[in-house]
Amino acid sequence: MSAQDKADLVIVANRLPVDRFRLPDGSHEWRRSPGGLVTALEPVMRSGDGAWIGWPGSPDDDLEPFVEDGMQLVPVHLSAQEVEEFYEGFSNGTLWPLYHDVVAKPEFHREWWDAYVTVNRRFAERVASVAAKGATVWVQDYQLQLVPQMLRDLRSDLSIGFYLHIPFPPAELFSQLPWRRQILEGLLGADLIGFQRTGAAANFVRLVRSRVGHKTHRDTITLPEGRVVRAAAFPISIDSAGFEELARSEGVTRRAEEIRRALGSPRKIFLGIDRLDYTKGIYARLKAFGELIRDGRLDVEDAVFVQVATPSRERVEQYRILRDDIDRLVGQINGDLGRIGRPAISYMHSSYPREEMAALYRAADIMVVTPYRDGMNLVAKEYVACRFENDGALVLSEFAGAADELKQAWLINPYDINGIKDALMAAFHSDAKEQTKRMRAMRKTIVEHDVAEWAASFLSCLEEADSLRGRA
Ligand code: GDG
Repeated sequence: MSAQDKADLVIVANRLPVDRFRLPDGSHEWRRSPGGLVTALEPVMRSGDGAWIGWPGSPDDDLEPFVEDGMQLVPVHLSAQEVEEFYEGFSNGTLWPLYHDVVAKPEFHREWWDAYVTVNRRFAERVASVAAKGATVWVQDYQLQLVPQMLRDLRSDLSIGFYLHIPFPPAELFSQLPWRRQILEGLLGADLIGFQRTGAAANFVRLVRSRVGHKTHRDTITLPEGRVVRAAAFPISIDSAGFEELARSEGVTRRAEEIRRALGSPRKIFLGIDRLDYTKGIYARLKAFGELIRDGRLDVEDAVFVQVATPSRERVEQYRILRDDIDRLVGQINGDLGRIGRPAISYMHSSYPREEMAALYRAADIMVVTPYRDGMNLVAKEYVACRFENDGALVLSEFAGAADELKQAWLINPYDINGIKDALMAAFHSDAKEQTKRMRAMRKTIVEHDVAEWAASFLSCLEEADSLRGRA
């Protein structure tokens, strides 16, 4: 395949699935960025003439399309100001908090919106120039919600799918957005719109009915020109077998034992792994854990909380504030309650290779996932995938999409600190039989529904929608 070939399947995402590394001699090389989406889509992309369109990750790079690892990659250029206004601004300062239950206050700035429109148009134009006649285009996530309609205006021959990885809010919250109608109309350019949860799809259909006035029936919307759009749930998943294989490997097994020893075995290990994001409920869970020690229900000799917080969106103010808040809380809890060689919380603000993540999952007795709102939460699924011995306990927020499937977890309401404390204790005291019963059921779910199945079911639904369109 050459970088000039037209593609039959085009993936459009904010980021390309590769990172650009600068070598000591000043030249650059591309490295695959780890991520479920690439793993899921790679086989489909290789089997046909696939292309992936996205931003390479640093501003002002103006790069030509290139082929990497058998995939055609098409960079979209963003200026430093666009990174600020489109990416950090409208995507992460407006849409992200608005779509996550207004956990933080969304900011509405007209210049941010203008940049969002400009960048979405650039993406749409890039797709239009790369897609073969009648190609399938799959647009990903909240940064690109205007692309479907912009693309349809340019290329009515394409079959267009859209997938939202984050929640879609109820009408009462979405309606705050000054550009609510433009976003709904942007999305309606797609033939199929996928969401994580059925509730999100229902929120969208209801908004389209009330705000745009289109006819709807269950999960279908009929536009005035007769075109039909379907909005449905396709809960995303992980490469379950891949994670299990990694977890079983000798290196990871050895590293998990090492971690347990370093933490003072046989203490029970509580674990949290998140991007450092205010939606993830990191503060609430650490506070709950600290109180359990203060109350004497847990002792630092018996339990430790390992929290990995991966640096994220560090130029956005809300994220800086959160980082300071967590730093202070961890310092306070460890200062008040830790003993020599026995901190209550072992806190790492950094990111790790996949192997280390798998070793942490294997080392942990209790995985704690407490977002205030989360599209899915893959960390919860990864933990389950790594527990091939059917042990370990998952404490999971009912406000994560994953709670729809992982019903056997210890479910909590992250706003209820006493509830979190009780669930942490219940998980801490649960016996092997109880853990096995729950873990076995959850493992069955994620083995049956992995990310390959997710991609296949979305794409086959899109194909179905397309053949209906062809007949209309
Ligand atoms: C969005 C939605 C939805 C984290 N730290 C490291 C690392 N990770 C990996 C995890 C996991 C992924 O990042 C995080 O995924 P989540 O689903 O937990 O959360 P978001 O980043 O907010 O993702 C979410 C998802 O999209 C997919 O649709 O589930 O709801 O918000 O895979 O393992 N990976 C490595 N080192 C780290 O330090 N290697």
